[in-house]
Amino acid sequence: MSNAQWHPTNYRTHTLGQIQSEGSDLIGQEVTIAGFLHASRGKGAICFADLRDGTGMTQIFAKSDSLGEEKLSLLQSLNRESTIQATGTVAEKRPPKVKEGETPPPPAYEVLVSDLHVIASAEAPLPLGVTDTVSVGLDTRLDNRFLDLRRAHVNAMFRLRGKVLQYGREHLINEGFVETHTPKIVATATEGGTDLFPMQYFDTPAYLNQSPQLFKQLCMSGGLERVFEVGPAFRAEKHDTYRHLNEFISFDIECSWADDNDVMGVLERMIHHIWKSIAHDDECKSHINTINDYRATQDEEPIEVIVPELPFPRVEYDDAIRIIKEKGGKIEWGDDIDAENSDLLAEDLPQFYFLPRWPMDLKPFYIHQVEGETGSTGRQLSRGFDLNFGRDELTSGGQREHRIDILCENLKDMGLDPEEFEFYVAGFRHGVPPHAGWGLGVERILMKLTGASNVRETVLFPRDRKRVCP
Ligand code: AMO
Repeated sequence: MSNAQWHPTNYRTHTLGQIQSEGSDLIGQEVTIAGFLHASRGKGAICFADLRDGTGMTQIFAKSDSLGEEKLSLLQSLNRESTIQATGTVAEKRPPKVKEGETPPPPAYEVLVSDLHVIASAEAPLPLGVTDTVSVGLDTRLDNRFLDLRRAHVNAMFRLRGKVLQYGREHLINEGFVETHTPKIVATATEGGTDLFPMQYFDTPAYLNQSPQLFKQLCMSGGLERVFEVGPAFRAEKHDTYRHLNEFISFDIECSWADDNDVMGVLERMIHHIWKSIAHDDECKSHINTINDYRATQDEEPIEVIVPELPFPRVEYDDAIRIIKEKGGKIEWGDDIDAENSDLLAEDLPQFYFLPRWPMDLKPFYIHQVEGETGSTGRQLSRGFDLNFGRDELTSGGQREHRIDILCENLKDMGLDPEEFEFYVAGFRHGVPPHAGWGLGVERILMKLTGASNVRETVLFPRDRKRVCP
């Protein structure tokens, strides 16, 4: 369980996890605990009930002579998932009988209840089961996400999500990056042209930002040198797939005095650190076990955290096109690599791999070209790259164009008006370091870690084409 410091609160002296982990020191002590009523059994003068909180589970034992008839029958009649607060003394649970030769389980602790309060009773029936393993449709689950979240494997997913961000941040801070925030209400597109959510900003039209791109680059012009940001990005794309959201969390970096290769290094080191830390963290291991217990009930393969070796393979765009063609895929140099063709690449590259050196035409205006080098067709190559895991793209990034004249040409070539981007272009007018960076889709990486087959599984309240509530 967690090594977090749990301080007593107004509602409880101990968490249920503490009752189990510190139980031997608590025997005979009075404690106040609180949680959801997970299950209850027993009629007449006694009742056993399992309480669940965010840290674990503990059985409470109530008898009419210590709790009183009225409160006992209240407990016995209470619906599952109601929240209660109980006060009583800690005792060791009677150990279960084990067969000869079997190792007995570690001791467990229960609370012999002397007082009880119902905080909020649950209505019945529940819109979806919390304890059973019956498969429920994703829409029903998302409509009732607060209850879905009470299911152990779903809860474990979001705890792992927090850990991925924690270890990601930890790594970048250790490499000298500083956490920043850039505006989400903006006046211009970032990734060029369409796919923006418009909004009214007082008397001015504005948009929800697609990416911190332009602002993180301005931080380089401002001498912040190495920045990262974890924040929402909004895309008004009409995709309805297992991997697209209209609001996702973009984990971005920008780094001065660096090229595409340098920031690929930062990315692979960060992912390596995340995977390694998760593989060694007891709390994460217990979340992975919880997810695997559920997967077993659904006949799904268990997930395993395999720490990737460094460096990740690098397959240049030119080579990727050749490989896809050799495998019979329909693609021409200059085409984007769609899902079907990514499947062909993923046959030999099932895990993390970089796809560097994309054609300049396929990359946004801010990407730097490769000087003096062209692809097999003689067309201009860029310093833009993707990071894939098997068939799915997790990250795009690259070295940025820091030369103002070429940047303005690129904007015009892509049908954009440099004047509309004046706030950004101005950042290149008074000295700027060469710089590079990337944006990683947090939900996409979570899918890979947890084996989720749909990106919506990894978001508390996903926003997609059909869903804006809850
Ligand atoms: P890009 O648009 O490729 O690059 O986005 C970066 C990463 O964000 C994730 N992503 C998405 N995740 C879920 N739903 C979506 N609709 C969605 N769109 C993107 C993907 C993707 O790889 N400014 C550049 C980054 C940079 O160069 O620094 C950018 O936004 O995992």
